[in-house]
Amino acid sequence: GSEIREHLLALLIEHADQFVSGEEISRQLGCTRTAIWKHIDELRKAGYEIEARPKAGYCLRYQPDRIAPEEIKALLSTRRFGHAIHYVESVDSTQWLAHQGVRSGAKEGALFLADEQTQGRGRMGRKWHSPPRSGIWMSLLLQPQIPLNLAPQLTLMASVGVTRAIRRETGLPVTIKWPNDLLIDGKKVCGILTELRGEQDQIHYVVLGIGMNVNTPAASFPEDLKTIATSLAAESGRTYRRAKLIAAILEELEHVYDLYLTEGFEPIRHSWESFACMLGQSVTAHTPQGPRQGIARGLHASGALLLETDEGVVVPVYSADIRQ
Ligand code: BT5
Repeated sequence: GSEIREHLLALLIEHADQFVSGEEISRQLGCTRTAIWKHIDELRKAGYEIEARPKAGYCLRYQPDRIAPEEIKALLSTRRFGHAIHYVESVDSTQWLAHQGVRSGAKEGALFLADEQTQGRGRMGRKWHSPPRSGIWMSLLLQPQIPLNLAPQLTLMASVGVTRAIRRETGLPVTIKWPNDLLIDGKKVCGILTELRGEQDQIHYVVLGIGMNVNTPAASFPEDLKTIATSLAAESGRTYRRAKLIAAILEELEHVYDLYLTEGFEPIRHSWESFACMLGQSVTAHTPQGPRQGIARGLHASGALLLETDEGVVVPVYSADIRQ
């Protein structure tokens, strides 16, 4: 039943704002007019507005902002990213879903996403605020054939892909703060978390976690995030379809990932630097070994941040929180 409903929805989405005749639908879906009526009824209960006219057929007038697989697939033009989509309404963390997925045979490009995370996580045990339906909380499975020590480049690659997608879909001036924050006007709109499993020098797989505040009203952020976080809607005064954004993110990610696999990190490094927000400025890198002051100069070929110290020496920083 649900497969037919997905197929029906895909058909209506494909012809949004046009009428599709009952005859055409029953031919494509291989079911009776009565069965179609039943599925239309269920879609309406799920929040879709579907106009029905005798003779003309059915026409999709309004889609709720859903991120179910059929919503995303109808918009997707990738070759492999997002071809398998595992969606749940609520989960502790989509990272966990992805790790589970690998155990049941998921392949590169598989996407795991949820409308809500109850234990969304950031780096180093930090929390990621992931309220229902207002953002994108998703994890993408990658299996790059690269040595383990190059893994940090993947986060930077992802930042470039996601930045391009947001700019393309919204026109908002998103910038990248090393290593994994996407900012608008100095406030965090998106965070990226790369988790990998490997042994010796081999990467077994990587789970690329992306958290993005999309339609979150500024006033609804918890107190501790109000001054440091923002959403696409808060910055632009309009709302966005998450499925559309997700499709754009997958497209840009696939593109930048393929570029990375064929041409290496150099082209990614250039794009990253063109989107970076602190280059040439004085920053403090809070490293595990303590704070380090200097001017952010760019990216090292390894993905490390290059910091020029007061003594004029340029040193790579591999792990740190950067503050201005
Ligand atoms: C990150 O960590 O920025 C990575 C966030 C990755 C989240 C995605 S959602 C899908 C997948 N499933 C998961 O469970 N996680 C991934 P980090 O750089 O450590 O930043 C965390 C810090 O950002 C927190 O300590 C807060 O200060 C702030 N923060 C928390 N929630 C936020 C939000 N929704 N928007 C902006 N900032 C937030």
